[in-house]
Amino acid sequence: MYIIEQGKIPANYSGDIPRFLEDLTARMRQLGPQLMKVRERPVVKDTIGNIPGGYTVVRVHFNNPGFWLLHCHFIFHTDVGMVLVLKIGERYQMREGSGSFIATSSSTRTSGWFWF
Ligand SMILES: [Cu+2]
Repeated sequence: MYIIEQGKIPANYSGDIPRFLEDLTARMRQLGPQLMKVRERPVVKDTIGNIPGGYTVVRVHFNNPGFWLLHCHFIFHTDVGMVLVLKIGERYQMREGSGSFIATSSSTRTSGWFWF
């Protein structure tokens, strides 16, 4: 995941997040293919910090079919929508599960829970 743009939502939006997202989306669409060249040597990230009242635009190259969870690390923020599931690929491209949960990456197992 590469950061395309980060910032604070300008005060002139007065909390009108839908209007801000509409304008941001329009601006990103205008940039189109240039988005691939925003940064010559982007840093690859899997976790991104966001300032309060801020936003981040990322570019992601998905090459692993499955369901991916994007979430805020403040679990109570899921209540306000800071979580989403992305379906990448089609069902036939996804691997069958083994029937048991497999820990990946650097997760630490504590009493059956996995913390990422
Ligand atoms: Cu959050």
